[in-house]
Amino acid sequence: MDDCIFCKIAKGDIPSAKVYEDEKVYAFLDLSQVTKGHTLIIPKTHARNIFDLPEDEAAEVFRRVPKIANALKETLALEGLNVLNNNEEVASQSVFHTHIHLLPRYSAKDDFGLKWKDNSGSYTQESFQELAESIAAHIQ
Ligand code: DGP
Repeated sequence: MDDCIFCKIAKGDIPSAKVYEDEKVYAFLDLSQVTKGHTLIIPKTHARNIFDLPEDEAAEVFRRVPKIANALKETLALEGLNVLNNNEEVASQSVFHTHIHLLPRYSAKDDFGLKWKDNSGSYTQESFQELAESIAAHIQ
C-alpha cells in the first residue's frame, strides 16, 4: 500500500534495523525499544490487522516467531518474552499494517507492562458457557 510506513520498510524504501527477511516476512527493531531487542515481524503483503489477515499469511508470519524469539534469546540475556499483537486503535494499534511485537523480558519490573484484571467473578457457569457458545456459532 502506497502510504503505509511498514510496506515502505519491507521494501527498503525507508531504512530500518533489519533482523530477518525472507519472501514472506520482514523483521526489524521497533524504534521504541520498550525493552532491549524489541522486534516487529510483519507480513510483506499489506493487511491492516488480524481481522484482514488471510489465514495462510497468518500461518507464514506466526511460524517465523520461534525462529526470531530464539535468536533474541541467544543474543540477549533475557529471562522471558512477550508476543503481542495490537488490533485497532482501542487496542493500542498505531501503525495499520499487521505486526507482531516480540518483547524480551529482563525482569517483572522492566519497562513492559500489562494491566490485567481478573473478571472471572462477573460470570456464572451458565453465562460463561453461553458466551463460548455464541462465539463458537460465528466461527466460519
Ligand atoms: P502498535 O502500537 O502495536 O501499532 O506498534 C507500532 C510500533 O511501530 C510502535 O511500537 C513504534 C513502531 N514504529 C513506528 N514507526 C516506526 C518506524 O518508522 N520504524 C520502526 N523501526 N518502528 C516504528
